Amino acid sequence: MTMKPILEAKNLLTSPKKIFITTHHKPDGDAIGSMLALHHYLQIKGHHVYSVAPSEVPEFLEWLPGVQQVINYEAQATEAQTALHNADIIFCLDFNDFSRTKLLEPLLAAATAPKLLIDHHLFPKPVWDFGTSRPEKSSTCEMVYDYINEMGDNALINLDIAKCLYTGAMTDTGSFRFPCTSGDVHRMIADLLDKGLVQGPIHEAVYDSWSADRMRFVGYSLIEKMELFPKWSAGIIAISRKDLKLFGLNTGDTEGLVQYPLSVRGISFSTLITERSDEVKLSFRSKGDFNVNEFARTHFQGGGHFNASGGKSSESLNDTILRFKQILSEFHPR
Ligand SMILES: [Mn+2]
Repeated sequence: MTMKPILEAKNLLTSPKKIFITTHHKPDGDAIGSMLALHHYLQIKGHHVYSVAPSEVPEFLEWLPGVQQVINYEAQATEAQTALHNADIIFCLDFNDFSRTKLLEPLLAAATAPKLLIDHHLFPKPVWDFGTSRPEKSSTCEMVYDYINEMGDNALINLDIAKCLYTGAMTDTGSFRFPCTSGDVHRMIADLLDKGLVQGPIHEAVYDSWSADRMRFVGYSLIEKMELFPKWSAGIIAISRKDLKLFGLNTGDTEGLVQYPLSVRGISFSTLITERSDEVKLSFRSKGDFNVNEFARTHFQGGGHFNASGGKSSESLNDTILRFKQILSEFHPR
């Protein structure tokens, strides 16, 4: 199926519709931010909107305007299924392969309503009727902003929408420092600020709201779990379920941990390996020209962006670490 430009779906939206929006499993700031921004916008346009997250909204996003309306598929499957079954239109945000929604995958594949994609990951699967896929964009939030503008509705962007858009752009750009932080991103932020957005409280809500245990866990991880390989410009942190239990944390609390090795001089490739209940997950980050999207695709059944990607392994944590180090000895930044 060739995906038609998303603006060609404009006529589907001329009368009030039932709209189902979803995003990826283990949603991050961009996933929930873009979903809620679009949710608010479509509601203002008179549609009935149902936003479904494949798994729960992480605690650091629980303050987002409208977040109480998000249906968590893992907890409210029937409600989500009904919304999907009744939907006239399906929006998929911040992912481009149904498998990224885990339990929702078969339902999305079987759904007959027109499917629309807004996403910035590489290589979308050819399963959407309409959409926009732009890997060069900083975030899906930036793309939702563009979409609202292209629909001629910039004036409808209120403070709720602005807060959601800012949150996703901020988190996906590492607070506006990753190479994807284009002039367009700053022009969007300028527009949001002109509309009255106050950014300080958003940074505080997202970044300065850790539990004391989580902060201590970072210290523990850096001392006990981080290994650096200067000759390969690489660093890894491997976290077992036991480590998380020790601090009374859940998997969401490892968010951001993968960035730390990159703060060491000479390290330009960082990997976080975490043991989940069903599989071992890997997160990859790089600085400069080491392509972690390709690395994840080639070795760990994953993908993502050039400098940020993820993968998985069905081996044990220890076997995964051993295999990773073996691969690392051949494939590394220098
Ligand atoms: Mn994103």
